[in-house]
Amino acid sequence: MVSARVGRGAVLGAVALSLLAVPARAAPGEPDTPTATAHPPAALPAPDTAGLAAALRSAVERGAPGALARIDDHGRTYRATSGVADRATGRAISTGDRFRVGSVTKTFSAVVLLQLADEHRLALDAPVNRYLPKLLPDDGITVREVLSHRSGLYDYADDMFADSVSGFEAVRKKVFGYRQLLALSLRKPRTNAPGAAYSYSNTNYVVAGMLIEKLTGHSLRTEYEDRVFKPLKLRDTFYVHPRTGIPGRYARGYLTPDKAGDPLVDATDQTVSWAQSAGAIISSARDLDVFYGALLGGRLLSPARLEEMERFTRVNGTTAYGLGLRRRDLPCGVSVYGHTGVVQGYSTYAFASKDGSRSLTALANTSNNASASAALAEALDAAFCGKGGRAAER
Ligand code: REY
Repeated sequence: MVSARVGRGAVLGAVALSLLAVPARAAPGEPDTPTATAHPPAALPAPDTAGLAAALRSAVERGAPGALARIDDHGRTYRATSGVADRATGRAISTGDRFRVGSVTKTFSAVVLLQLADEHRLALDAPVNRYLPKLLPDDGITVREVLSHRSGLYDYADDMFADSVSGFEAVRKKVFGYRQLLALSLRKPRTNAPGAAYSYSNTNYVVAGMLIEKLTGHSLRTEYEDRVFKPLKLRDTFYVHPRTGIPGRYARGYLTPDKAGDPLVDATDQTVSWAQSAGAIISSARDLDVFYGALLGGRLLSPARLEEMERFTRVNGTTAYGLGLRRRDLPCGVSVYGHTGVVQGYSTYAFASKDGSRSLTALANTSNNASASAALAEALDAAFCGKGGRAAER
């Protein structure tokens, strides 16, 4: 095991030229199959451990109290940390700390639904309203469109958090029903006709949670546990909604206020009820590495369902979205598969190579800080591009 433990240090040089290296792509929202544009898997270069440590240090320099990363690569583990888990006690952050994963939850929800599709209990091209009569205002919206963010259902979170701190405090301890969240979305016009465009929306994964509970007759928590957490032995992974705490040892999370200079808000204790099946899972770097390794390695879904999960819609020059799965095309020419997640206090990147043999999870215990998040994203280059990837970027 190689371990790189770092303290606060020099700011990493900005890596801003990556877009230049990306060839022309389909327009946003256009189908973009992996065979058409994703980079083929090749032997990956060794992870750049110094680059990994530098990315975390940079996130801390830019305002994150702490940052951690863990790479799992063919049974070998690389770990790095910078900064603190708790600003009050000064405890150093650890790669074993649990945290809130935000929308990484969406991959778990999609896996449960795709398993139900594998069991012939759900048809991806059926209207949502077949399973939840009259739920949506348009019978044309299919399950596949919901899972790929092409339903046109407006994201209620956009309004909820227009002001980051007051928006958060208004919902921190609140318990929502799925239908309440959906009603918030349906007050607004839809963003596009069903299937016509990609438009990321938490509302889609609220619908996913409703489908899981309706089709199985069980709680979302039971389905996550029985289908994913227990089979993969994810002992740091929990769905405790609507409880407000994180079990065991965890990093506290700090929300960055919109007004520069205002103090960070300790956002650790919250129901995350505004997100639920779209964003309320708690996990650790090890568990997310195991999860994406297993998913991409074909251990959670049939090959046919995994292939459907990996049918991508172009989002922008460097990312594409499948079914609860993002693809990021790194500047060195490697594509990685996983999800990002942001809930108040926590920003996560969790991605794996095409075959799942190398996974990276990186976390900063702050949110609403684009610059710290961009620094954290550099951990991906370090993990999958090696030293050559970084040099090629400059
Ligand atoms: C919600 C706002 C972000 C977070 C979101 N997260 O949709 C889902 C995801 C679960 O994709 C909040 N931002 C922050 C603001 C912006 O308040 N005004 O950064 O903590 O992970």
